[in-house]
Amino acid sequence: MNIQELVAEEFEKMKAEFSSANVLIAGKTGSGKSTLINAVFHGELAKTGCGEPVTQDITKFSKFGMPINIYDTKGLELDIYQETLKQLKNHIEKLRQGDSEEHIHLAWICIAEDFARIEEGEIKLLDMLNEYKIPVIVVITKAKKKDPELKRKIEEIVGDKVKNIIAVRAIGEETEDDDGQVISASKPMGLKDLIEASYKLIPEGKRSAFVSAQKISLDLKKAGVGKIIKITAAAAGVAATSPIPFSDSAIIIPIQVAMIVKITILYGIPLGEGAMTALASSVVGCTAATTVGRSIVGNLLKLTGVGMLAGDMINATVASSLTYALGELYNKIILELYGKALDAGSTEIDVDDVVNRMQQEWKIDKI
Ligand SMILES: Nc1nc2c(ncn2[C@@H]2O[C@H](COP(=O)(O)OP(=O)(O)OP(=O)(O)O)[C@@H](O)[C@H]2O)c(=O)[nH]1
Ligand SMILES: [Mg+2]
Repeated sequence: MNIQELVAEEFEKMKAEFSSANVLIAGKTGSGKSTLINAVFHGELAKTGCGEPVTQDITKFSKFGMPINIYDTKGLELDIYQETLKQLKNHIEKLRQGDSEEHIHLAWICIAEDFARIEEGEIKLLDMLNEYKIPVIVVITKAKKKDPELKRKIEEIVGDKVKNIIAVRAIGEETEDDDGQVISASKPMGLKDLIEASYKLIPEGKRSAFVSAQKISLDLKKAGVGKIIKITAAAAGVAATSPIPFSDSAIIIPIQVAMIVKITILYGIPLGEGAMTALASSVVGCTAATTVGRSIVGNLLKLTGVGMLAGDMINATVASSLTYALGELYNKIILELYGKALDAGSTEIDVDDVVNRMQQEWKIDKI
């Protein structure tokens, strides 16, 4: 199997492993549902606007590399809420006819802070979601404060029907005086709390998908990646002890390639198969600086069909620490570059930058 096939296989595996989480977002027109989706998930997914209702019916957002489906729904208007509810109910029913992959795993009901109350339509919606045992978080949108009065009111009325009530400001705001001078500015708020509370409510098997898709909580991503590195390092150790007729490194390469692919996907970095192949082979190739690494690279070359070197036998501890060090360094570099990209409003990173950094920073004395 060559590297390209390895990466393709890993993509397939990840798709299965990252089984999709489905999140439904509902609330009145203009409550900020689409804005919230854009703030939380990678990319400008949903159209937003003010005045006329923007989102019509139920819009499903999903794209390759984003293993989550978001259902943005038409605003719940007071006079026609029964009709909208019926539509939602039909949709939930339809999804339930498929297997559990298709079901809605979590719902966010958005109520803008300045609406100042929860209304019948929203309570009926809550009842309906409870009937289907879909966990609900009420999101107080466009929140001015972290702990607004509305939170207490909602708690009093429907506290037993919701898992959490979280105040969120999806986009920052500036207040100007009469001369157009900015007199105060507020930053987004509460998004991380919303993600972390949501994470806990999603079935365990769907959590990786959720972590990958959201761009708010780097902590959740870091924790997930930490686990991947530990598990992979252990697997590399086990692989090195297995009595195999050819070089151990040939067994360890696919394990390391898989680790790099997994980490990249968990961070939610949008790379296609081609770029991922280039990245994974260069990154794993960095280990060439060690004796063990050289044999790994020898086999890597074999896999890519470029050349062939005799493989050495690798002992379990070395295989495991080498893999661990590789994962940790990759994670460190990705975190830095991804963090910078996020600050600049993007999720994309330059593969060449990653590879250069890996080559510069991979040290022989790592193991
Ligand atoms: N200042 C501020 N404005 C917000 C916030 N969230 C949403 N908005 C604004 O509120 C308006 C409506 O937001 P949308 O996200 O389009 O609302 P929606 O719930 O999707 O509306 P429909 O699709 O019509 O049902 C837009 O102008 C947003 O920019 C927020 O946290 N702070
Ligand atoms: Mg909308």
